Amino acid sequence: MSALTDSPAWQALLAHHREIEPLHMRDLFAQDTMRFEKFSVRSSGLLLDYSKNRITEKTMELLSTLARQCGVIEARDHMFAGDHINSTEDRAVFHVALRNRSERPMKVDGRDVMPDVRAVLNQMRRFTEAVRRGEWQGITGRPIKTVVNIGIGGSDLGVIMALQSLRSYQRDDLSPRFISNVDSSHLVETLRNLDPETTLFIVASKTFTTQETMLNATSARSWLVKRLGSEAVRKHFVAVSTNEEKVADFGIDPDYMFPFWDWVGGRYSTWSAIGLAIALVIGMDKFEEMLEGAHAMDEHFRTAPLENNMPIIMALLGVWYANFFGWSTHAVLPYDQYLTRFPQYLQQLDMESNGKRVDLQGRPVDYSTGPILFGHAGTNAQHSFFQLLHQGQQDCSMDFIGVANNHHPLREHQTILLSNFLAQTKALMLGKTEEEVRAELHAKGMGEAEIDKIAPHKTFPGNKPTNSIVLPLVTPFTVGQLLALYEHKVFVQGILWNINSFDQWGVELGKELACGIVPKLMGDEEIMNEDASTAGLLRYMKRLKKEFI
Ligand code: G6Q
Repeated sequence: MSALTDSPAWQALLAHHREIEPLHMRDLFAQDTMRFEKFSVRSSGLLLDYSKNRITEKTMELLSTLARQCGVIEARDHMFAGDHINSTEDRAVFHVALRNRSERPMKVDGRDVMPDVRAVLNQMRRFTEAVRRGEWQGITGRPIKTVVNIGIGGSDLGVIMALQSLRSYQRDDLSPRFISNVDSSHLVETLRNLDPETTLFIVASKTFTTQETMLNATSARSWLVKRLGSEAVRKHFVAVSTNEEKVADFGIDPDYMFPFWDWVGGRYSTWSAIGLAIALVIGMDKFEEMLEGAHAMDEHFRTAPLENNMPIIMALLGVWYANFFGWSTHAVLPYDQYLTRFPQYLQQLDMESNGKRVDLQGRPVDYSTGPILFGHAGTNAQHSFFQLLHQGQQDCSMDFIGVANNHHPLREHQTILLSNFLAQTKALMLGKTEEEVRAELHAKGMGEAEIDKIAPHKTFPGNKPTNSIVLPLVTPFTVGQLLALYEHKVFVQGILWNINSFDQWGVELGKELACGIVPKLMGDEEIMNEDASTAGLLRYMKRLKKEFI
């Protein structure tokens, strides 16, 4: 047994789970009309209603005790103090400094990083304003109309998600495109019909060594040079990186390198200059509003008492289902088309951060860590996988994200969208008993034999827990709040599980092996020193490739 599973707080929760397991939320709501008031919390216009969970007040007390026992508050303070909490890489985890909108200094290794942060924000402002005003021009003197972000993972997912979410803030004459996959189709299809004279490439890479990004950047540069000559590179390529030397080697003017720092983790870097494409497309003011939103959530996380702290509550509920109910999946379901990419973004944030198997001391853990996360926008998702959520045999915890207002004045659409949002969480909680189904069918005049046949299929168990997160409107501010909420939730879960949420060694092995396979794919030598499956696949692919060519 690990120290965690053996601990008093964990053991108390195990015993409490046996009391809660048989209870139905239907009855909990019938017994207590104040559940919404008791189990909801607000922060700067954002609401979390967690009353539709399989919890009582005692559950929340016991979960809070677990949080205290695991040192969540101390760990949070260490993060905000710039301590090297990423222990395997010996780094601070300080993305909160990127969106610190207060006058408070933020120190790493005794040095205030805020002057550097502000200097880069100013550099971003000068550049984005020049591009947006048409003062920064391509080599032939035409203004920029398309921004192509070349990056992958943390240098792509947050930017694409934010720009998709904030599409209504985009001007018609300046639009983003993205190249991430090393598959040439991604590059070719993205560049199709693009006018090189009005295209600006951002090579976004913290290390500037990532295989996919460097190959894509090199191919994009060839595409440009072929059309406009090598002189064009300095007017059509800028970089975001921590690696000045490599940026210069690539041929990008160091004045147009936007720096950030090793204390910004890849998947936490959207707030840094990695967000340059966001600032270009929606404007620096809007980008800064996004930082404001994240800062508001940081302040909530930093100062709200544990029992009213949104990210802590969400983290604890996740642990409740993952470790005590034994559920391995978590769904995130935004009811807003602009947030369609949000679940995909969260997959990296959550699964790369908390998909870990050893604790901070390197010992294998004897409990589940990060869940498998999936999701899609409602109402579309209702017509695909919701069947399983309502009547399947697998349970999962769920976050529904509802947005009260829409940017477009088609009121009927918004009413129907919101009614579906509300109806789904209600249906998941209440379910429908066989008696109710039978009564309904009787009232419709159906015969007994037919009712016997159909009633089990129309019965819903209910008791499926959901969080409802409600925002007033999808704006830069609320998007910033929402992202920061999930970042902190993931952080708290990492503390509870005693794992390092800030490394990602799990992605290394495949990368290493791929390097060794390249020569085998390219050469004509007999395949040696491979397992039978890999060797068989290699031979088969090489044969197909030859036939193809
Ligand atoms: C995120 C990871 C990873 C990283 C990409 C791109 O936390 O570190 O997704 O962002 O591998 O790395 P570069 O920005 O260095 O190209």
